[in-house]
Amino acid sequence: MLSQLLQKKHTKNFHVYDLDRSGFVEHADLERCASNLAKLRNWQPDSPDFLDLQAKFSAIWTNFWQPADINGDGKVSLEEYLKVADNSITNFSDSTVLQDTHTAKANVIFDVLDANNNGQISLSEYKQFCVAVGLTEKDAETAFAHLNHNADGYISRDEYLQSSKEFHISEDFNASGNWLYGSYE
Ligand SMILES: [Ca+2]
Ligand SMILES: [Ca+2]
Ligand SMILES: [Ca+2]
Repeated sequence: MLSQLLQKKHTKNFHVYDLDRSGFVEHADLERCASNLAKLRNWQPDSPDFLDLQAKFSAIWTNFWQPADINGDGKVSLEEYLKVADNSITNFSDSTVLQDTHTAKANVIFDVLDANNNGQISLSEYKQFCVAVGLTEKDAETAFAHLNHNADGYISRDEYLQSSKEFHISEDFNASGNWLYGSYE
């Protein structure tokens, strides 16, 4: 059983990626996320940057969401997602496969966030992502303040990987990664 804290965080994660608020995470949600971000960045639909972003979001669906579609109906329900999350968290510390999968997912999301590809996430890059998924700039500011551990003005890849892992598996109410989306309530 997921603890209340982990259940809240994973429910938040699910709703963030259910962009059209249909109650299911589907490939179309990830496509919408890519096109929202591209619009905010003024990337044209057939530009190399847009195609690369679209490919990354397709990979996020195929590698990290589709495996949670237990009944194979092409969409992931909250119930399916929480079941898979519970199983992953229970086995996380003993499974290098689960650890590697999480790291791969966090890395590709970092790459998506890092619009100018300089290896660091700025506040404006974080805001773009949050707005693209339907969160607010205020959520982004709250998250950024917690994730930017050394307060140098950027989220480094290491900071992001650590925060993402805390968000997904930590039972600690004080873990800064709990604030990945500003609030998990
Ligand atoms: Ca949806
Ligand atoms: Ca399903
Ligand atoms: Ca950057």
